[in-house]
Amino acid sequence: MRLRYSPASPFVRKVVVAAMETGLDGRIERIATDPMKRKDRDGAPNPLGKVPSLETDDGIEIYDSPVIVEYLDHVAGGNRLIPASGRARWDALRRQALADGILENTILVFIETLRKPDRRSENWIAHNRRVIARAIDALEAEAAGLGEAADIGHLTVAIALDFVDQHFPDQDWRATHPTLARWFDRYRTRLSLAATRLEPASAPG
Ligand SMILES: N[C@@H](CCC(=O)N[C@@H](CS)C(=O)NCC(=O)O)C(=O)O
Repeated sequence: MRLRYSPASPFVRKVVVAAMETGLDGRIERIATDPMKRKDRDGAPNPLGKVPSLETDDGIEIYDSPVIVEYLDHVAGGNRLIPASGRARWDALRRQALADGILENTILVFIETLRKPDRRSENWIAHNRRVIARAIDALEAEAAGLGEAADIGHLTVAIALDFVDQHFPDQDWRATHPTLARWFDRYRTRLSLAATRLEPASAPG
């Protein structure tokens, strides 16, 4: 398998973490890709030009990250990252979606802050930061039910909280979300997460 890879992308990180958790990481070749550079976007197998994108051993191109995660889960025999059925399945997929939303809104804020101050929309930044804050509130409300499972919900939530810490060091969410903070500070020591910390980026690629 071949993964279009950027060390600054939290969505790529999710795929690498998923590969490590399923023991598939060693079967995945990484193709360094900067999705913000035209030379890497032009002719990219994902017409959207985004990373991650995974080419399977059968030559099928798969994107985006939730679809790649589903593929890896399938290759690993199923029921590893995505519980096969019941409440656990829907919680894992919903939490992945919620955490992906935190990532997407964080990237929107980051891109906006790259603009010159006179071209920047403070309203847009505030809107996206409110979305992120609501998502973190929702996670605090269910944090007592988070455990040690290595499903895609737990893993993506940890990746999203790391990304918030990286991009908003001023946002002291731990003070107001103590149950989530306790869970996160324990869970983020998992090997797959500790081994994949993101490199700071000038752009979120
Ligand atoms: N929904 C996508 C999001 C992927 C994404 O936004 N990737 C960013 C890097 S973090 C990217 O390639 N950005 C380039 C672009 O948006 O043109 C996924 O889950 O894979």
